[in-house]
Amino acid sequence: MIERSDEVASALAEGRPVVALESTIISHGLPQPRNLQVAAELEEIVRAGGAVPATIAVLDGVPRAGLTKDELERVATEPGLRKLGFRDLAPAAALRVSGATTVSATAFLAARAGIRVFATGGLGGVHRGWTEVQDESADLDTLSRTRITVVCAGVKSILDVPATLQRLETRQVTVVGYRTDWFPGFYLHSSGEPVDWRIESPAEAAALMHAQDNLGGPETALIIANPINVNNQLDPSLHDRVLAEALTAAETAGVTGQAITPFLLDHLVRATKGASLEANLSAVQGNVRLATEIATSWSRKS
Ligand code: PSU
Ligand code: MN
Repeated sequence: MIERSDEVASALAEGRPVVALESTIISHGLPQPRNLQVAAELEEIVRAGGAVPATIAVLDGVPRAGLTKDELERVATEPGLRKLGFRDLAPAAALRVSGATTVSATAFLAARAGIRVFATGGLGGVHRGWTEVQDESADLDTLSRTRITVVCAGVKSILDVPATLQRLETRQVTVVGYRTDWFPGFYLHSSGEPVDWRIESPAEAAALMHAQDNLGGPETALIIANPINVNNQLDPSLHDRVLAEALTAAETAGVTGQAITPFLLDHLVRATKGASLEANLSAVQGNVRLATEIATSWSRKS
């Protein structure tokens, strides 16, 4: 059901490291034309680290792990490309629709393709105002039922971070800080919320993954929370100010559902004159680098 590129299939067959990459961030999370350049750069970071990149997307109804240059270009530029969570995969397949995959769809497809490590920017989570609209990303549900390691810079700061961490606890998803005691704040080094566990190296991440498997419990994910470097973070006071503006703008415009995340991210890019974009990219690049190291460590141990 999932088409693996030849390169991805042979790397997996030979036990070489593979890193799954998400595509919604390319199609819906970053402005054109920078998005295509970034998609290629992220794959290049994986290759430079000695692993094989598997960008995941659905093209004409077919889920793919590992895209050609032309396929990557379609994801970055095709007008009206859909945003697909896990629940959208069956309709997309049946109706032969193309779409970029969110963390929930990417995690599911990567795990089914035999890929254990996945890099993204920030996870989806519980939105602010949950008591009124009950908007909680399907990312959390998928991660509670999928054995995959996700390297991220926390959850997007447009969300309710403490509520998201509570949900992850309830859903039994393990969260560890990478060289930090604080859950990262996506654009910011820290969200101000503590994490219970901290690891210091890719080898410790791989050991933790083995420990998860040895436990034989439910197939939950491992979230490696990897903060953006303090020097590259968005100015915290600018962040707080433009975020408040963006949330008000979304409310005024009546944006809801799947559209809200892209709306807020786009607003932040414009309101910070591109500074949030640079911080976003720096966070994603760091995550891809770390995911490559973890996949390498994992491939040696397993
Ligand atoms: N992080 C980003 N940009 C993004 C996303 C995350 O920096 O575009 C995407 C991811 O694909 C994530 C999705 O899975 O937003 C969550 O969307 P929703 O809240 O609709 O589930
Ligand atoms: Mn949602």
